[in-house]
Amino acid sequence: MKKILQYTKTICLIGLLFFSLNIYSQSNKEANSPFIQNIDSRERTSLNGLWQIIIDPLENGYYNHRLLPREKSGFFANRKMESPSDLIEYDFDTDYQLNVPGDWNTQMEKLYYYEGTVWYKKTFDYIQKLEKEQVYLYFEAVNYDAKIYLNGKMIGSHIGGYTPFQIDVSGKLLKEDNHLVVKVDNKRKREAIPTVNTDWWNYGGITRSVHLIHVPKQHILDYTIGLKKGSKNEINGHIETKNGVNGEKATITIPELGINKEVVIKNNSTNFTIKANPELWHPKHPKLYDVKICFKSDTITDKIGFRTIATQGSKIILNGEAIFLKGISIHEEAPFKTGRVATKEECITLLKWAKDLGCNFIRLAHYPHSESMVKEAEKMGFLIWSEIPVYWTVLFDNPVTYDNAEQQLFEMISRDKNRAAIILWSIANETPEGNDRLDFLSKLSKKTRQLDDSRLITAALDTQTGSKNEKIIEDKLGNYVDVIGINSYCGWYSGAPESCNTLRWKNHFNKPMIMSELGGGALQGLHGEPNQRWTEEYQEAVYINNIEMLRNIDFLSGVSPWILMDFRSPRRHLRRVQKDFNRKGLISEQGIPKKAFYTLQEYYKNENN
Ligand code: GCB
Repeated sequence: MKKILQYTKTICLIGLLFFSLNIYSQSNKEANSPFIQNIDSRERTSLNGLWQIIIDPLENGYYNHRLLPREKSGFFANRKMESPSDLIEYDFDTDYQLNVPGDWNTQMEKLYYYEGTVWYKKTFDYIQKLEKEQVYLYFEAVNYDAKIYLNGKMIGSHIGGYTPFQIDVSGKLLKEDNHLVVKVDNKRKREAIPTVNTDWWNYGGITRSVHLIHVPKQHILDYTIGLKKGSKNEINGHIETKNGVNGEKATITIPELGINKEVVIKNNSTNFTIKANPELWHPKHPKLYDVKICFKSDTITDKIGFRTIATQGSKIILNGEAIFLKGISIHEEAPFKTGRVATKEECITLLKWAKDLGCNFIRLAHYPHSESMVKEAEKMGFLIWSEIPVYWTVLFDNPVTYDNAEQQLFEMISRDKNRAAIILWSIANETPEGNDRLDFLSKLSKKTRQLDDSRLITAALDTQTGSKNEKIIEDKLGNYVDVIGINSYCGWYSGAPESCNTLRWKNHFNKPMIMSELGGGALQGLHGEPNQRWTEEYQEAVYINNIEMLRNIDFLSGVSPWILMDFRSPRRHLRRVQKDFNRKGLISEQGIPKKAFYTLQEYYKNENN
């Protein structure tokens, strides 16, 4: 008997291992394969709105009582009782519903701290929009681990909470009553990106929009258009088609530049260079050109800016001229109501506040923000730092972790590579020094250059050597980035605010440095002496003294203090002031500026450019 039990146990374990490997390979099967570019310009059916849900902390709809994946009887089957004696212990069609896009934590009180599985179900009819069309099911983001089932069959999976993914569902849709079920699991995992330890809320759910994208069978899948590296008058481009036939033609039109270029497709792809003399995109005049690409019956329009970006010693050079980046860090947290940003209007509110502050630059921390955020920021003239959540102590020696980071990097770059506003890809935030970390991040930096060599690479470092009065930047990661980000909390995590203005900085690298974080916490409306923590006056003193310090750093080429608005964090337990909020915002979550907002505004007003 003991032997049989042992045997069964081994079989179960092997089964489980096989299953996890299979899931892993499934999520990576699509690794680095291009996905549809610029969904705003495609024919779409929205699958947003209310979805039915089941909260499943034990993953009972996925595993049976032996912890083996259910083959047929999982919740994905969306079964209904057919006779009064049927035993079906779940039902999607109840009063449990959640809005998509949206996080679950702020929509349902009982899910506020929840980390685990929620099953989502949407029933929809399929209305064909084009003759002989191909249809993609496109998720802008699901946090974190998503398994997707259509009409009872698994059709795909994805790992990573902030980037888009698509599944080709052509030929799989019914005219009526399709049921789309998504198992969403936001459990934190040691090997994940980000890992278990972060300073932001792990908002779960289908946090961004879901669409059916309708395209003709022969369509434009992907494209990249921008100035050739180092040139102001040559536009480089690449188009990737689906189901193209060698010799077929595509055209690129930019009417304002008098461009109408025909290119020939070979093996579903083409590269081209066009002479042009565009007005360059700049924060002060964020010029975007209407660009049209046509291939067979498929037409895409985009608004594209042209600019050059480079470094020269410790300077960042935009369109041939040095620029100082007057920035602010932003979490994608909704103003007034908190929770994950779900609408374009919420993005615009945050961006307007950054404009009021006098910024020409934003750091979109600590994960890729929505496409709306990036596009709206580009229109408003912000230069952008965009990053993946390789944050703090991820498992640098784990190949699965590396692959996941690389996949998220690929998805971020693929989605946003046509945005002139983005000048910096950030590959990590405050990661602890060590050989494994250096191997991991140097490899990631190399990959970033392979994917896009037209932008600058950065990472936010917090490791500086030196003494109380002197900080030295010598972290070896500096060798692998173009711009060094430094997070430093003088006056908050170390020293009193007055100690900061005499602090001196040295850089072992002849590269630009951005002070990617600085700041301190204050409860909006709490006043007192400048040495009294949590008052607006204390935060103001932190800014006044840090600004003095910044003025003494001759290799400084930008600043993005921490942070625009107070944001939710489960690390912040001081209920008297924090109430689950990181209070380092210059603006409260209710949209009220604190004193330090005006201190930074004044500094930016007086800085040239
Ligand atoms: C940091 C982190 C940021 C935190 C911040 C803080 O250095 O990069 O994610 O929220 O400090 O407030 O402690």
